[in-house]
Amino acid sequence: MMAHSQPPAPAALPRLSAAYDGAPRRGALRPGIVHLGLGNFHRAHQAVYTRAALDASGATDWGIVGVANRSDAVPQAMHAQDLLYTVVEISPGGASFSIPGVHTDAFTAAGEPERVVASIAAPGTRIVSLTVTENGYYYSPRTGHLAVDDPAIQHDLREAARPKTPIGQIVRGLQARASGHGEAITVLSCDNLADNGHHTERLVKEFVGLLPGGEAEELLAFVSDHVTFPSTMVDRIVPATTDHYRRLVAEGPGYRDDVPVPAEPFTMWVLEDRFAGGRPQWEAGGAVFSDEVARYEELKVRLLNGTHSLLAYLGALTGAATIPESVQHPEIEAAARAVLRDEYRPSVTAPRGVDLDAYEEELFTRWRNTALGHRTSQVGSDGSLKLRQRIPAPALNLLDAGRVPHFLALTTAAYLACLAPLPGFDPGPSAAAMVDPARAAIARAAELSSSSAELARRVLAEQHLLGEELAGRDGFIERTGELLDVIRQRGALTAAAEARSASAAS
Ligand code: CS2
Repeated sequence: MMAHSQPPAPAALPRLSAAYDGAPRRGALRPGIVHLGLGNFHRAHQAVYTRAALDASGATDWGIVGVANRSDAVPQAMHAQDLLYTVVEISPGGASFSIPGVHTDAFTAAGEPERVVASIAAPGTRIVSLTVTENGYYYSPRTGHLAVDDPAIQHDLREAARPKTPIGQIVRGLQARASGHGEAITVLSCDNLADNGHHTERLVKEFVGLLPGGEAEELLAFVSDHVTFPSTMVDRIVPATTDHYRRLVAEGPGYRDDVPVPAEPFTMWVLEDRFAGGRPQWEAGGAVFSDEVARYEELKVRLLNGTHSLLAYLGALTGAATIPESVQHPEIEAAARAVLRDEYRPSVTAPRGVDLDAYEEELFTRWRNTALGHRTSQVGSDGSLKLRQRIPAPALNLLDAGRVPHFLALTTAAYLACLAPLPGFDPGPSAAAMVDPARAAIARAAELSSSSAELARRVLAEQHLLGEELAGRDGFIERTGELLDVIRQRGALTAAAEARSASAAS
């Protein structure tokens, strides 16, 4: 038998902080950015662009204070390694490792709410950026307005010093700036939301408008004169951290990193160049400043994220734990190509210089990155919030042109099959692992429904899962019910094949 040498156990190795001798380090940087949402995405995206900007410009005043929302795990782990962590870039050919090293502090908002306000108010802070997911904006998906009745928003309206929600934190931070030094600042949403800058601006202003009379007026004037909200399109596939990636770091550069971030090689960032308090030279990392951000955002949220959802739900239902496993199935790939090309694409306008055929091919190459192992349960989570950004506009576009969007209905049906406890139907472990705030409401609808058609009607027409306009489109709701029935009776692949023949015949 051949002897295999054991890879080193991460815990036995020196920590990253002891092994690292690069620059810049936290001591050499001053904070200029407060980032809300210290998740993997921010750490493999904005942080990497910021490192490139610092390297290129020699600036030292754009360090990032990372604020996690509830869990202490990442801030604690980062502190234990001098605020450093590794980005593990995974391509089919192997892994490569880099250390952004741009964070000057990290803490948890839930534990230190006053500190969030103080950090946003600090004169050195000139950007407050956010990756808080669709869920973090506390707005009503039905109306697009701030969820004023939500207990967390109510709390933040009452308790100026200890806000819980990102919008509350931003407003309280701006309020402290306005009544203090009054320096300008940019609020930068980096979430997958259409028109994320205007969306954030609207919610901030709605919150301010609910403050007592004089307070509201003064602050609104400050926001209008001293705060900008550029829109952005962000793109990089970033899975969750697992021991697999910790081991890759132990075997590669050979140190212990408890919180490495895996990421695909592809990365893209398009921003409006409206920064009230200046900005890092992010173009050094490849960021694009453009007046076409809305087009880029629509393109990305529909072609990438929309098709991604289909891959996640159909994949989970056929036993695929990862997106690459899902897309390698010919019937699922055909469905993904059809939804992308025939149903999402007609609703977008390509930004100048973007070739949509090449964009599509690149997406399939990215999704096939087996080494990355992006999980269907991760992409399928929070579908009730994500699908609303992805499906309604393109579906209404086709319905208005007299066409049935079979694959958008299939995406919705596959989502319901994953989430609803349907009698005699087991959607499998990846579907069971999907986290979704609408799970309980969908389960109630399923309990009350005696058929797939009824369930589709309850969820879409009554609960408005995909917004008010689609709630009134019977053709879409019926098609979703029919395809859900096929999934239940004959499986997801048969449903995909059926959507394909119906689409070809129409
Ligand atoms: C995915 C995105 O989880 C999801 O919904 O579609 O996180 C996707 O991986 C990123 O937006 C890629 O930029």
